[in-house]
Amino acid sequence: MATSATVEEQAKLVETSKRLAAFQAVKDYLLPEYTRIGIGSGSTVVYVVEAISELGSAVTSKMAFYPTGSQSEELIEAAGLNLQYISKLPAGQQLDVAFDGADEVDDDLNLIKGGGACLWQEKIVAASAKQFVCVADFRKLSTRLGMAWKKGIPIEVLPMAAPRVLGELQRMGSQNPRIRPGLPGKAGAIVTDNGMWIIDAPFPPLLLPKDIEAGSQTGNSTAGVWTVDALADALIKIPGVAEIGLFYGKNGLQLASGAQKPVAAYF
Ligand code: ABF
Repeated sequence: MATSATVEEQAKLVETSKRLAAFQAVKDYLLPEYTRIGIGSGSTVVYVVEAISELGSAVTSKMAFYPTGSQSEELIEAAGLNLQYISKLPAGQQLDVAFDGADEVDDDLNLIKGGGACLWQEKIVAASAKQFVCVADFRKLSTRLGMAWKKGIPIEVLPMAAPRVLGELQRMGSQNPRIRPGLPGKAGAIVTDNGMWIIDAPFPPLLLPKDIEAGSQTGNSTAGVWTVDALADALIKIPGVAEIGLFYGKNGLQLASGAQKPVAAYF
């Protein structure tokens, strides 16, 4: 009984942390003059939408909300907010801000995302925003990616390329990369909103520039020890890889369209 009370207490703490982070993020980063807002996926973002709804229709009716997949689309609609699609955003225009969760956040605010299998659209929405706000509870904070999120880096792949991509990942030092199975009750691989599969590829904790500067690590590929940037660059080049769940600050997101490193992570 004591154990189950502890589990319940922990769950409550996590929910409180998510909610506080979400309300703080909306208070700090959703300015009333904003008109285009990205809404990510996952359970923390539910609280973001709750916080936005509490601003009232006098504020929110002037705003359009852009989802990162079917879950956030339903969330926006259920809250009675104005749903729009990133595919209709005119070329050269940007969202004012995008809010999204994460699976893990390192010292430099690099992220692992994609535990919910929405990473491709999440990256497009993040890259379309002037400001990207990561909203995360205390469990997500980690000094190096891979230390807390042990399931591996989510990689969205074309199904026919999956076996070859698995082989490449092994060659790069991933320990037991695997195709993510379908949700409970569904046979086969999980299928994303884009008709792709997800491979989860565990690597040893990913190094940061300060580790290399300290001289003790090389960030080379042969030992399977990589820096965030080097691994991200190598993964995205594998034929058949559509997108990767590493959201890695300036280098990564700037490539898309001037979007930025996450400006805030709350714990
Ligand atoms: C999305 O939802 C994903 O990128 C990440 O995998 C997940 C986080 O979910 P939660 O907020 O439920 O922990 O943000």
